[in-house]
Parts: sequence; structure tokens; C-alpha cells
Amino acid sequence: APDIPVANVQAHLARFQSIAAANGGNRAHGRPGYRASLDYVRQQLDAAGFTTRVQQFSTFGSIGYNLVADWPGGDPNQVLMAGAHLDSVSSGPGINDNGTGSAAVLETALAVARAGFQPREHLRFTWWGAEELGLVGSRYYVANLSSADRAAITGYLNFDMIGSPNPGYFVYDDDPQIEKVFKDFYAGLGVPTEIETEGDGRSDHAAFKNAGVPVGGLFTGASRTKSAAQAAKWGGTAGQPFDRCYHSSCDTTSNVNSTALDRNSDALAHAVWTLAE
Ligand code: DTR
Ligand code: CA
Ligand code: ZN
Ligand code: ZN
Ligand code: ZN
Repeated sequence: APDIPVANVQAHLARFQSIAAANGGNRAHGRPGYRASLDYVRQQLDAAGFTTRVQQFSTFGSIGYNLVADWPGGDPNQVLMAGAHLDSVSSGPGINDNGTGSAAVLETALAVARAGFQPREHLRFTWWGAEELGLVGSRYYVANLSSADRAAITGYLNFDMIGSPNPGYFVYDDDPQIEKVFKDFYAGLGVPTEIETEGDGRSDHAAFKNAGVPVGGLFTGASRTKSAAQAAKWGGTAGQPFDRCYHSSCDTTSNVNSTALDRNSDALAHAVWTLAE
């Protein structure tokens, strides 16, 4: 897999931040900053040769939008998906949560195009609306899949908060094959990982898992506190939250650890390249 330039990922974060600043300070469901974020991501993907579509839904009295991008080619009966929620909470720009996941998935998709990657499996990249209101967009997507389309999905990789300022390196403990791909990547870096234990109902992989799709993903931590043992192996600050700006107005571009963002972006690309063959 190619190395994902973290500078490119950070450029997307800067765009998300300026979009929030130009739209009332957030990128929340039902607010103009969300649709502006989606339009930015879609424009990048269209220019790179993806087939994109916007799936509309309604929730909490507003229209929500999922962005679905298909990379032409591959076996339509073997679809590998990678996704992230694109919405923030209304209190701020949502750069770690979840600009980081959204930007890393976008940059990986752009790396696929740059490489002219033609894997055996079909690649689909998604950005979900209204995750913060209860995983609404991803649940809507899964609920509206035909049984054939659902059966074609070989795996869904989820990325929600992957650049926390006081990061942990957590791997979802769901599908064993997917988990191993991530763990092997981190073993190659000499970085220890732990299993993610905040609970499967906490992000957009939940709907896929409930539908029987193999899932996996990465997470760098939210409001829980980093222990002394975790600080000893990962660095950072014991006794402090992994992300002290979780769901706060201070979740800006300065609320991101670039090493964690770089490692997780590279892990994402590694997983896509490995699992799609
Ligand atoms: N609920 C997510 C943040 C979150 C909390 N625990 C986990 C575990 C795995 C992924 C994400 C999360 C949010 O606020 O968007
Ligand atoms: Ca990199
Ligand atoms: Zn959140
Ligand atoms: Zn999130
Ligand atoms: Zn899990």
C-alpha cells in the first residue's frame, strides 16, 4: 500500500475547519456546514474519477445526506467498504470527531485513484450523516440495502476519531481477519495496540455488524482517561482524557496528534490494499 501523506490529510482537516468557520462554527446534521463538507468531499472524489451519489434521509426534522463513492471496477459481488461519519456535533467544527476519519478515508480513496489501483474486490467509500444523533445515516444505508447488495459486502471498515491529541491505539475486536490486518500493520511499526472496548453500539460499524457484515476499525480514544500503563507504552499524558475536547468547541485542527493521524491513515490504506485483493 502507498504511504498516505499526512500533510494531505491535514489539508482536508483545514478545509473542514474553514467550512465550519464559514457556516456558524459547526458541521452538524441539518446545518449548512454539513452539506458544505459533503460537497467538498464529493468534488474531490468526482475529480479523481469516482462514481459518487448522495443518499438523502430525514431525521430530527432535517434532511440528512450520506455520500457514497464507488471506484469503478472489481467484482460487484465482493465489495469492500471503508467509511466515516462526516457530521460534527453542533458545539464545534468536529475536527478529531470526525474530521480525522473523514479525511483519512478521503485521502485513501484519492490514493487509490493516484495509484490506478485495480483490486479483485470492488471498493466503496462512504461518509455518513447524522452519526451524532444516533448512527442515523449508516443505519438508514444498511436498512435500505437489498439483500443481494448486503450479501455482496465482504467487510466494512470504520474510522471515527483516529487523531486524538492524547492518543491510544485501539483496534476494533470484531471480525478476526480484519482485526489481524490492523494488528499486523501496527506490529510492523512496533506500536502496541489494545482492543477497543467502548462498545460496538458507539459508531457506524454497528448497523453493519448487526446485519452480519464483517466489521473492523481504529480508534484513538475520547473522554476516557489514559492510564499510567497506557502512557508508558504510547506516550502522552496519564490521568488525562484521550481527547479533552471531545464534543467541545475546542475540537479544532489543534486538537489532533499528527503522528496518530499519520499512522492510522497508513493503517487504513494498508487494510484496503490487503483486504481488497
Ligand atoms: N460515539 C463516537 C465516539 C466514540 C465513542 N466510543 C467509540 C468507540 C469506537 C468508535 C467511536 C467511539 C462519536 O462521538 O462520534
Ligand atoms: Ca503516512
Ligand atoms: Zn461524536
Ligand atoms: Zn464520531
Ligand atoms: Zn467492536
